[in-house]
Amino acid sequence: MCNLNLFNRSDTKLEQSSEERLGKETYLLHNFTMPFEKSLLPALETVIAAANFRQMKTRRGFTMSVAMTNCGDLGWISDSKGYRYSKIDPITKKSWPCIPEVFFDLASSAAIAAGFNNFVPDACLINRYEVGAKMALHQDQDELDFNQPIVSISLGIPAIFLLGGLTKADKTQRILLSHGDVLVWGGADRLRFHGVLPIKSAMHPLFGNSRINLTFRKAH
Ligand code: MD6
Ligand code: FE
Repeated sequence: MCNLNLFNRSDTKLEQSSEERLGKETYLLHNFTMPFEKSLLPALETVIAAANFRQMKTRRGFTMSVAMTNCGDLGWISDSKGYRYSKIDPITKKSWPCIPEVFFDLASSAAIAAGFNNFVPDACLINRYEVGAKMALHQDQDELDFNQPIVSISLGIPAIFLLGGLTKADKTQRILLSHGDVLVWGGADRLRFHGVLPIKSAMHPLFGNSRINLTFRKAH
């Protein structure tokens, strides 16, 4: 683990963050969101007010346990036609809300901390997990350019993240993702399989009994 010092705009040292390398190009930035948190929560509320969480259906008609919404030029959706990115929210029939500046600053700082210097996301998927919600092992492959990394932010109650390899049969590592942790991966690791184990009951002072995950991508 190497320490990183986070500074706010007036260059006052705020909190100690630490960086853990989990793979060739996979980094876990512990406690990275702290300097952004004051504006992060109101920004999240603004996005939710414009595009609320909804449980999407898979192509086969199953309802996903995770509730989702998006901000950005593109949003990730799933329905009877399958998975894809869409410029339009199928519920409001409008564009998704813009990525708030604080989201953008946080995602690009995390990408830089992990060695990806020019990350400009056009899609931010927001996942809400309540107790028992999970995500099956999958690869993120609906994006056009696999040279672009993914930045994933965990807020609220903890999750056990499964980090696999490039084939589904590869052994998975269990990674604890706690409030404030940011996972960044790209390059050789961009197509690693991954998932989330069923969330255990817990309580977080700001997020109650839920976990929120923000996943930033350059989709198109
Ligand atoms: C989650 N995350 O943490 C789900 N995908 O709730 C993902 O599916 C994910 O965290 C690609 C890269 C990082 C991720
Ligand atoms: Fe994923």
